[in-house]
Amino acid sequence: MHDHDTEVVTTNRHVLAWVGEMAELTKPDRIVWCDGSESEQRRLQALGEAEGWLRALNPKKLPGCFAARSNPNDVARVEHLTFICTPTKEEAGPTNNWMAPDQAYAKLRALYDGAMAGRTMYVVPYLMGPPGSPLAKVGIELTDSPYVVLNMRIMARMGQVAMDQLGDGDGFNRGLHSMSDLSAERRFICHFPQDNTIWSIGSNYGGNVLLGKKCLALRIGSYLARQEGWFAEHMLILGAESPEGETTYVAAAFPSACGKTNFAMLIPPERYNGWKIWTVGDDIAWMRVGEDGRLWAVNPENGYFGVAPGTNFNSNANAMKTIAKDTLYTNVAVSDDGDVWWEGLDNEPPENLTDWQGRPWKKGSPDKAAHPNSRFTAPMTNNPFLSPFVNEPRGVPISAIIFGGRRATTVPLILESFNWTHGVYMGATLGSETTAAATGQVGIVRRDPMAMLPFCGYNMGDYFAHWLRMQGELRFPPKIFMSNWFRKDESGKFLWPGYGENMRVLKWVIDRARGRATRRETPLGFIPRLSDLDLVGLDVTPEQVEHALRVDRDEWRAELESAGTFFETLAPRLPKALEMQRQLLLAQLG
Ligand code: SAT
Ligand code: MN
Repeated sequence: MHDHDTEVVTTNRHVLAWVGEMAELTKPDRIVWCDGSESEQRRLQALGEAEGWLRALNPKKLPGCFAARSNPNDVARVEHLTFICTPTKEEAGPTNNWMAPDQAYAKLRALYDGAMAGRTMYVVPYLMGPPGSPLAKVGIELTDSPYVVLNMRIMARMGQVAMDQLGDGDGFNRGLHSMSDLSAERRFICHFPQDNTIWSIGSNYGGNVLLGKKCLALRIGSYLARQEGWFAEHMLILGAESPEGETTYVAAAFPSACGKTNFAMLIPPERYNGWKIWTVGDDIAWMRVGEDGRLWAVNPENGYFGVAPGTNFNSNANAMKTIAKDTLYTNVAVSDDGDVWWEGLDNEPPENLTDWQGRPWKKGSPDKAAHPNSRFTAPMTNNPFLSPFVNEPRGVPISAIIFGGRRATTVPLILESFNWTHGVYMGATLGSETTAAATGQVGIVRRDPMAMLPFCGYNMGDYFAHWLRMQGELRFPPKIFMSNWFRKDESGKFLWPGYGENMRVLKWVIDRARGRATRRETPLGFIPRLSDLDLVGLDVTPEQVEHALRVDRDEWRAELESAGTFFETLAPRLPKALEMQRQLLLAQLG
């Protein structure tokens, strides 16, 4: 009988040499090669319970579910401690923190020295993307966190499948992670795109340490995508199936707090009986040009790492079903009978809870029971509307791309670009307003190009140029749209109901992409005629919809000025075509 914990799943000499080198640096007491099996998962869950950071939940209510607690100082991504370590600062560009590679390696090497002493180093081979896909990438994460292993097993395809894809080659991402002492002073997330390497230390929070996600799939991914001629984007992917059985695939980028996961799991309203929205992905899209000249997308991930607060049966019933079993919760509140609770769940809180920090919490307490960024990690196979094509190696063909923001004014409910360059302009100038909860100041537009501001692993100007250049490869480019579910009237009331009713807008997008719906031309792009939108059964007047769709010249003059100010921050690498596009729109406004 073999000892499971010492089973080496590879003879790849590149992997073995690198693991040896990193172990020499971090000096773990032992090394465990992870295979992603259920027995391994059970062992790590038991370890977490014994160490006290993990709690098994009520198996009757939430079978296979656990709740983890983090260090209270370690609950979110840390953009100011996230670095792109390219040889020159120019390559990282003005939107990234930069450190010279030599300096970053030296600084972190000192921190990693002996950091795993007394601990176990887990070797986690993982695959991003469907097995056998031309887009799939192998990563290996070395971590001293069993919490990371439990999450990676859900978020990525883990174990032998990755080693099989790698073979005996050298083409894998080298990820090193140590919790170290979880001190914010010694916390760094460093990316070395030239070396396909990520070094993360001092945190145990998802986006900082599940290295396949933001670090590999977006930051390193976007860098490789530019080199290799594809796209790594912060986009959901959905398939909309009509009652006749025609499915149209749409990718969409929204900055945070704009309902991306909800849109990816949209439930069509009654009026759209017979329609089905299939989720391919809720966060990241890897896309390449197929031999047929269309854009094909895969979801590199295997699970959802979603925000718990606000998730309920009204906002996202499919998410609620997805997280009902085999889910790892982090920093939510837990009831005495082992159920979970968070702010914005349907029901009233129970009288007593254990809050996200492990303290007793009483109903009516002014403190939040769950952390506002508390999370669920759930296998995508739990999703009742998981696309049947999610494991398709070539992906799904994208007919439309939507860039959406949260804007009280200016941006129409839906706006179709004139052409690819105009569509790239829409993405490049994507903005979203800060909500009162976040900053205390409402209505400040933050530019978040393609929702990639924290995730683009190189110079943003070069990233735009890459988008523009890809048009030449696409014989059948997707149509590009801009959306805004959040426009308000003069009294501050939302003009559009949002959520499932966004299906009505999506339907127009699909029909436009398939060349069968009409539209109106405005100086800023195309919008639907009222008759192009099915408004039957909506508690909204035609006037309100007209307002939601309106292109107001004064608002747009200000918007185009503001985009110009943003573009100035990206000079000198901003493509001329985008500034000229801006000038053209200004001229068209008259
Ligand atoms: O905060 S994470 O990066 O882990 C998740 C997300 O923002 O999508
Ligand atoms: Mn995201």
